[in-house]
Amino acid sequence: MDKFEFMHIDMDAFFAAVEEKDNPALKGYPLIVGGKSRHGIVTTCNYEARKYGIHSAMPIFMARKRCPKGIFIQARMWRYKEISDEIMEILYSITDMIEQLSIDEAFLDISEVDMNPLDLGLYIKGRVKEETGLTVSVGISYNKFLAKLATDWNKPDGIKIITRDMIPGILLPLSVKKVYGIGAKSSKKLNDIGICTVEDLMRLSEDFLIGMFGKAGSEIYDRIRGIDNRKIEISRERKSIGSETTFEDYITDKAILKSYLLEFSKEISEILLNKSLQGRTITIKTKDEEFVQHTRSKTLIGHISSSEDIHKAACTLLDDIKLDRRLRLIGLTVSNLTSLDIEQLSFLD
Ligand code: TTP
Ligand code: MG
Repeated sequence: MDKFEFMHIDMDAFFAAVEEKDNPALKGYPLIVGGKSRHGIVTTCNYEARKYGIHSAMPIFMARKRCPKGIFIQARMWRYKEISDEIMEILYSITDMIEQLSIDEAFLDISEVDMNPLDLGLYIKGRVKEETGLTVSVGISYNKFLAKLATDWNKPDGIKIITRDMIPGILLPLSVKKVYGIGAKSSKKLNDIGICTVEDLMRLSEDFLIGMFGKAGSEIYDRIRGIDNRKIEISRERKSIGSETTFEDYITDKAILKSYLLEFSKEISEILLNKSLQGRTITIKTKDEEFVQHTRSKTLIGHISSSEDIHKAACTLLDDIKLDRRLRLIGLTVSNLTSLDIEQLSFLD
């Protein structure tokens, strides 16, 4: 049995999807996001625009020619970063074993996550949709290369597992430019000598590939045979620890909300103590029946880690909120984390 240890996620038409989220009137039309720094170049476009043959890195004037009725807008990087952080937070609430590859893409090592991979993929898709309104594609397999390939398989809004017995069916007909490590230039070179698919590529010896690609040649040789031993390279230490609940019934009673906050405080405190961490910023998040999300934060003078201290700070924040609408979700996060040791050292200093 294969162990599906690797998950890869990639947001669909990310910048364009964020623009549609912020301005739903744009939905359904070809939408092209132009770069700010790389003026005159398409950064990305939605799937409607792709039907006209428009793609990233194409000059804007060419995109206009292909689709004169398209809507052209400028990138707002700060906003994409904001949504990207929200998505990464969802992933970090599941595991710390995350390698963020770009603003909209990450690998997860899911070997320690106690959920079957397909259910986990669906769960992540559901949470991303619910919390950001956007769709993400998910790929699952027993190595990085295949997990990433799986994500691309049925974009947008896809989910796919690649098992070992699917390898010949999936890999052999694949065009060489889809193989990680083979760029546009190399794939042209290969095409020129009649090598178009992975099946063609498999006829070449490892030495030949090393001659052509240098050290990467032997990686390519392995990859197309379904072999990839790379591990996840963890991108960052965890920045926050949190917990949240979506209610079955809507709630407005602050006493009940505080009892949820107490449960969260206990969970968070346990994790903090286990990892020898303490935090200084407390944030509560609420989502009301109209799906409007609010967060309220407070940064304390000293670090805390006990459930009592966390609960006390969270309740103060809740007391400051006027609840006009019923709530469907409450969450609590502790951030601004430092290790207990560092704090003690500086104290002794
Ligand atoms: P991608 O994930 O490559 O593209 P995408 O999310 O727009 O579409 P897909 O559904 O195919 O995944 O890149 C993510 C974002 O990065 C994209 O929305 C815009 C930005 N980007 C650039 O700035 N320059 C580029 O050359 C590419 C390819 C993307
Ligand atoms: Mg993407």
